[in-house]
Amino acid sequence: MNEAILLQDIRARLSDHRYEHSLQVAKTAVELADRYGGDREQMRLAGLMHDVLKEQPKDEALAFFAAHGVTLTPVERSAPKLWHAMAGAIYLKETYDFPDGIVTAVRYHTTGRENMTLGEKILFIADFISADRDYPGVDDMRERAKVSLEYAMEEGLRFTIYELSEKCRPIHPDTVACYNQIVLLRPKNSFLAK
Ligand code: DGI
Ligand code: FE
Ligand code: FE
Repeated sequence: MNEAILLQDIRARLSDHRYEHSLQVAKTAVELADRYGGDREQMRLAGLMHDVLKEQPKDEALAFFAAHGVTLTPVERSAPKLWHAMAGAIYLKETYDFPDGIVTAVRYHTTGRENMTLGEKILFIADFISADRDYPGVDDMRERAKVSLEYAMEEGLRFTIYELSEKCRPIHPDTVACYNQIVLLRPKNSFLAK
């Protein structure tokens, strides 16, 4: 994979701050891959490209879905912030023929889902704790990510569900399924044992 072409692609599509965010997520995703035994090359590319369509205009995104036979659920239609993950995954497969390990990590980086792969979890958390993030609680998230990916995901999902419900926004079923699974497995995950 010619990285110069990938960098050119996100540079042309993204604002300065989101381009920088993408570089930082790539860096953090590699660190997490090293810590947890993930594929560092795949995680670097997933981090670099995960938000490639984040700034795509809404009408273009809807046309893209129509052209690719994607039917949005009512929740998805009501939440344009979810679209870049769905469209981005299709775009990366189609344009660069990325392997599934990258494509599904991008696909589920915003909502999570049940039965996430290691790579999906790594990108999900890298997006929360990259060096450019500075929301209240980010330091706690970084500490949790050193304990286990699930321990950090539990907090990230709680934060997302709380914020969305406060604003009366719908919660995507994949987000709920991801949260429920992590909470149900909690005793077995032994978050604090590492
Ligand atoms: O693209 P980023 O800003 O780096 O981060 P992201 O892809 O995780 O997007 C975060 C946004 O997505 C945030 O505004 C909340 C929204 N979001 C995440 N999960 C859900 C959601 N929105 C809805 N409606 N439902 C969800 O389950
Ligand atoms: Fe995103
Ligand atoms: Fe992101």
